[in-house]
Amino acid sequence: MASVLIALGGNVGDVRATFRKAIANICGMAQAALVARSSDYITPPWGDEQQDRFINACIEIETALDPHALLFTMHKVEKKFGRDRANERHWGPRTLDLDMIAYDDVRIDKPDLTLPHPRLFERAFVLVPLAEIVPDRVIAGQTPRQALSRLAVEGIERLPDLP
Ligand code: PH2
Ligand code: MG
Ligand code: MG
Repeated sequence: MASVLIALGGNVGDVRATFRKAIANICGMAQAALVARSSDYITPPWGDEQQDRFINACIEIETALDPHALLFTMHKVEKKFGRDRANERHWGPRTLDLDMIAYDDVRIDKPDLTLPHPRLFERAFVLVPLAEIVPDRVIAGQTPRQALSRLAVEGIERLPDLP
């Protein structure tokens, strides 16, 4: 079994409800166990500021799927929850974005999948939830806690757990 970190994001629709259903779908379709789930966070839009704030979270799962099979499953789940890759703006609004952050210590550099995620350490909206669940996991030579200490976290707010 591989330990995989996945970042979730979205800013269209009832994102927290989407996350809850998407996590159940990923685990069902990838025959994965949910090892950890961060809180949900409200985060300022990054890359393109002319849009609503995002909600972000991270999960750790254990799965026997290989990285590309898992990526395929993640794309199916994005589509099921209204993601329309063909008609969206780069860094623009979306119902659900699922990004594979790390898959064990595997390194992959392919057009469709780079592991660990190449922009992980620039993005507080990924590192804040990630540091909640795996603060000391070494990813590409650094830990979420160390990486986060170098980034600004203004505007990121933890949301209370849903009932
Ligand atoms: N995702 C984007 C673009 N900008 N900003 C935040 N705060 N969170 C995201 O998940 C995000 C973003 C495109 O995937
Ligand atoms: Mg993505
Ligand atoms: Mg993304």
